[in-house]
Amino acid sequence: MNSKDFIKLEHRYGAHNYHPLEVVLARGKGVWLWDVEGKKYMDFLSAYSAVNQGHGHPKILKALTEQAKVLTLTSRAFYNNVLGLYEKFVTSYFGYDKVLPMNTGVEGGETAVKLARKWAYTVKGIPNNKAKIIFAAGNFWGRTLAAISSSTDPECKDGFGPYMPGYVVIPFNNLKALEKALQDPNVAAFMVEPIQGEAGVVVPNEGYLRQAYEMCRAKNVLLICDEVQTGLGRTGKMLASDHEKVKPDILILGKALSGGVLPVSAVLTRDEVMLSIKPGQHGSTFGGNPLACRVAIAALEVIKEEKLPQNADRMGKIFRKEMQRLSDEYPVINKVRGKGLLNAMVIKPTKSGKTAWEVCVELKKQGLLAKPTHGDIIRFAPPLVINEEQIHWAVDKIGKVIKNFR
Ligand code: IF1
Repeated sequence: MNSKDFIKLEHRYGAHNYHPLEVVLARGKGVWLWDVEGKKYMDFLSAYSAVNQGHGHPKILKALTEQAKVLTLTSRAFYNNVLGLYEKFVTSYFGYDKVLPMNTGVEGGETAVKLARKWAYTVKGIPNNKAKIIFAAGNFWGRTLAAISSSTDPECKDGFGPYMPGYVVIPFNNLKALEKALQDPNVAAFMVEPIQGEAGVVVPNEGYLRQAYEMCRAKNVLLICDEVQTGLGRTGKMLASDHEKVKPDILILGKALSGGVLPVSAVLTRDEVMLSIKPGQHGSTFGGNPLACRVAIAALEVIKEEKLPQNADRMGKIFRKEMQRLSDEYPVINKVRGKGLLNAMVIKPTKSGKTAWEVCVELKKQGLLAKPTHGDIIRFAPPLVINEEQIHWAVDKIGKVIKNFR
């Protein structure tokens, strides 16, 4: 079977909820991917930052295969001999009292919202069913009804109503709007991505998160940071909130917490918040399973051992400098922005009407895989194990493609 056959199969038997680039991947190693015809590509998406440690990382695969042979799942009806070790490891790694393990990123978000509501009723003293959660416009935290209810993107949201009540949406990167929203005494939490991913890698002003944190604290409102995409080295620090020396009241992690091997997410917070949820009030069949716990420990160890945040910082600076050079030369590049290895290029509408999608199709032909968003933005997010030579290789390919777009 060739690429065309596999694409046909997906089209025929799968739901049509995606429009992928026409490449059928069969193998990955480090920053590289190969399609079924054997053509090699550099991965500049990293499965939306889930593969920060690179494809097929030997240490993570060793943890996966060794634990898989012994015990994979017990459910939380019983104890297992890995969960506690992982809980101790991950809480000391990030400096929190407790962790609640889940699977996907969106479940992490749901867990955070549920924790904030329970805390609001049982600790803060908000009247029952009155708690409000503030979100920023342009947010993205997954596909469940609770998540899309906070969305401002019609594509994600329209036609799935009715929506979750108790949400307030304010503009992103706008402290005045936050101050106003915080006047309401029934606000339990403000949930925000330190850099908005899906919105197109939108980096707020310096000081935004710090100020937001202080303002929330003054009102006894929890700051929930969705670091599912920005966390775990991606932006050049272990957490994006580290850039502003902010320690979120509730931290949500996912994606690279397993190095892209299986869905593993986590919600970290202090006792006062975490212990507001009692036995039977929240959970999941797979959350905290021994396989996921072993993989997450290995994935987190790799981030520190290989100094991935430091490498992301250094490679990101080189990448943006080189991209700025391209941008000066080719006016079709409107803007290059980002932090660490979470970057985006915004392109101007071309005379020929070419779009970010077509740029990505051309990049694919050059052997570089990236994904467009919102018609005019291309996200660049390679695995954090990328080296300088590979960065220059990628910029060279981007330059070759961009010079044909006017
Ligand atoms: C899809 C984008 C990325 C996330 C943040 C939670 C989640 C995500 C900040 C939920 C998920 C994904 C999911 C993927 C596309 C994608 C995405 F294109 F929408 F914008 F990464 F940037 N918080 N992001 O970015 O995590 O439940 O999926 O594990 O196709 O939905 P999940």
